[in-house]
Amino acid sequence: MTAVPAPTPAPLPAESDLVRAARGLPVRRTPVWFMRQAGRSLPEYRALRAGTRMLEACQDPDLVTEITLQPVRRHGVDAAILFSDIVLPLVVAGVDIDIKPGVGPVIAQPVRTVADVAALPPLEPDRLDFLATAVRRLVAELGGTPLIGFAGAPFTLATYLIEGGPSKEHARTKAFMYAEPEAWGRLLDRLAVSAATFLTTQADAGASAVQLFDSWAGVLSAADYAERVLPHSRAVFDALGDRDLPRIHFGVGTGELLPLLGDAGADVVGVDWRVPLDEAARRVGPDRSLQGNLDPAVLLADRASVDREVRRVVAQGRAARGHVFNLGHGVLPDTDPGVLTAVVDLVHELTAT
Ligand code: 1CP
Repeated sequence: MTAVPAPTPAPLPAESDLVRAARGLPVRRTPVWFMRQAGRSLPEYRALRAGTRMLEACQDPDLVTEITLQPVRRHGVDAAILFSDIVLPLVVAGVDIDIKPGVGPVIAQPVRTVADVAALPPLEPDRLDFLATAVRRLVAELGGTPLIGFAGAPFTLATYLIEGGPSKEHARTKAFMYAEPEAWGRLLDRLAVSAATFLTTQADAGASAVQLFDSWAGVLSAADYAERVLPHSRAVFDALGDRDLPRIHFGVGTGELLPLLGDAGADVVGVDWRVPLDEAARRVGPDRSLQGNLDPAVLLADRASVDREVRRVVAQGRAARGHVFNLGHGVLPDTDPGVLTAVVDLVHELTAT
């Protein structure tokens, strides 16, 4: 009789390539996941979401679990990201927000005065049971695949509250920041507390890493970011205390802010497509890993271009302490899901040790 070798047990999420790359440890192969991998380009997502409003879906543990798992099953990505939205902590706290299809978050009564800031309701942790339930279920389903928890950073959330919805210039936000520095500080303090509550809930329910999305921070100068925003983002990371999970910090157009995003308390700095990863590695220094940075628009081009650009990102990522392959921003809705799967396979093939 031939001895059957015992099956290799699935590694724990804490030993996954995602967590190892985030800490700058050697990996089996470069881990890959995609921002907005859940709920963008997948037909199975559209089918499941049909008839349910976005913000309801985010608070239904069954839907959250299933939608979060869809891209993991389909693409074989190295991490799941919780299906949720950055405005959810505000919604749960009772702020009147709707996510309008094709638009994004829209706020019924934008924050425009000092009194509006004072009137913002706090987020009560006991209203996040649905979140803890979804995370616990996911962790059980995912086995060795890590779950990334996330929250919106105080600045990016403030842009939605002040502008009343999506915006390009964020001019009202900046005007409020300059004109009402004290109320600005209080607003960002409050947003930091609710982001921290949202993140620690996910961490305590078993998430293996967290990402703070400061998507629109790139509209600020480095000086303004450092003085008026960074301390609040740092407060979110600090609230995680000694919880042993990597912290990822991401924004778009943040080439000038990359070292500061690291200083705010990140193990991994997310980079968009504007700065090559070897240059980004120089900017963040040897103590942090990088995540990124394929231009999401490349995925709409021909396969030869996709192949060439993936190879370039992988090669430039070798300059970083550790590299988590990702896009430079979220998956575009028109992306062919088959191309995403092909990218996962190519990155794995190029980096297998
Ligand atoms: O896989 C995933 O990442 C899905 C989970 C997820 C995440 C991480 C969603 C679902 N939203 C987010 C984060 C998020 N939401 C960010 C940070 C990431 C980024 O920069 O892309 C931001 C800025 C938002 C705000 C938001 N929510 C927008 C952008 C609007 C703008 O200002 O341009 C939009 C369009 C939404 C709605 C939304 N969020 C998520 C989904 C699936 C949708 C679409 C909902 C629908 O079609 O009804």
